[in-house]
Amino acid sequence: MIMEKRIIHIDMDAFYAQIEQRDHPDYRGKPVIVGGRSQSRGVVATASYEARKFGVHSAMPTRTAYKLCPDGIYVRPRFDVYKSVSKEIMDVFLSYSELVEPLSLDEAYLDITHLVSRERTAKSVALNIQRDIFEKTHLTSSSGISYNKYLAKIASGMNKPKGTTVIHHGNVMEILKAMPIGKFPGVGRVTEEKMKSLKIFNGEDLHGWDEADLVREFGKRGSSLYRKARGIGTSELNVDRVRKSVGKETTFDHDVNDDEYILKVLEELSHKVSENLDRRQFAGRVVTVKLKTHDYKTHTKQMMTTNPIFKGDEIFHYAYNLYHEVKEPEEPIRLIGVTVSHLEERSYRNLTIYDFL
Ligand code: TTP
Ligand code: MG
Repeated sequence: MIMEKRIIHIDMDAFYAQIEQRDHPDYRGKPVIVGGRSQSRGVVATASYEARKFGVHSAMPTRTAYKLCPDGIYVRPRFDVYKSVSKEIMDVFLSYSELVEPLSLDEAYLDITHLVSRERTAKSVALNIQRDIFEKTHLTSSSGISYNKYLAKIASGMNKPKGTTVIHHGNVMEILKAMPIGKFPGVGRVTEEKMKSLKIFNGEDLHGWDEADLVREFGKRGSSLYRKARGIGTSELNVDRVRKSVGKETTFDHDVNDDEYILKVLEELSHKVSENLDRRQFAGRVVTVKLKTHDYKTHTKQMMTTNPIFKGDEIFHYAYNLYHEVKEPEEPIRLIGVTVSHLEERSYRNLTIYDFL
């Protein structure tokens, strides 16, 4: 049986504007517009939710925004700050899943299929991720959870800000049918106009069309739209940053040659690696011990385990033996590390619609 995936789409709320409000307490609760300040040429990058009430939105000429919201706080973007916040968010994502596909500075898809079980719903994982982001950055986000990417993205936009929304087999058609056609992913302004001229105003209208007719009108995209009207889409992430191993190492303040002490450190490191694996429900088949001698030479030794392992004591068991193989008795070392690689998901379970609820 092919198991259905669980995809989360996370998107920060009013990203640039929220960061400005975080860093300038006097901006909080007020309309903040981030963008080019030039009255003649600038455009709005984003606006706080307070400013959106005035009709201000991304990509609007700043001059129009001034007319709609003359008392707003207009600020220039600070891209370096936004980038560093983005990195913090990505670190949170990677602490949950190897499978992360960033879409822009403030949003990403995560495949969290492996984390979900009867006791742990995808929604609870999403809430934990949002909580971790808030603890780390003091910023709020919204999440969407579903069984493919485009539905997860639609879901994250449904209850912004601070939303957590699930699209499952039981509510998908109702949501899609009610959706204005311009909100469908992949429908830009031009397509939207053409749709309207064909009397396709929402998902329900789109659903009424044959695939062949959509292809005739919209070319290859017609097939994709046909599927999107039915909740069908890809759940494969384009992962450009797959972390294939988990390792921890320690550099000593001075060269050390005390086996008992080094092994104590190695044991601690093994448990830290285990915590990391446990958090993401991974297990690995290869343990590697690395050490650097006082003359900066690196030595490694690795071993295949009989079964995939993840427990601290098991990792240390292998690390202990590897250490004795690689360590020269007379050679002090300055660094010790342990890595578990050849990772795999710990267990699959068959999921049902109830895992979403
Ligand atoms: P979005 O996620 O589209 O918007 P947002 O985070 O500001 O608001 P929300 O998600 O709550 O609706 O974009 C993320 C950031 O990218 C946004 O804060 C600023 C920047 N951006 C632009 O610079 N120009 C644009 O046209 C858009 C859409 C975004
Ligand atoms: Mg956003």
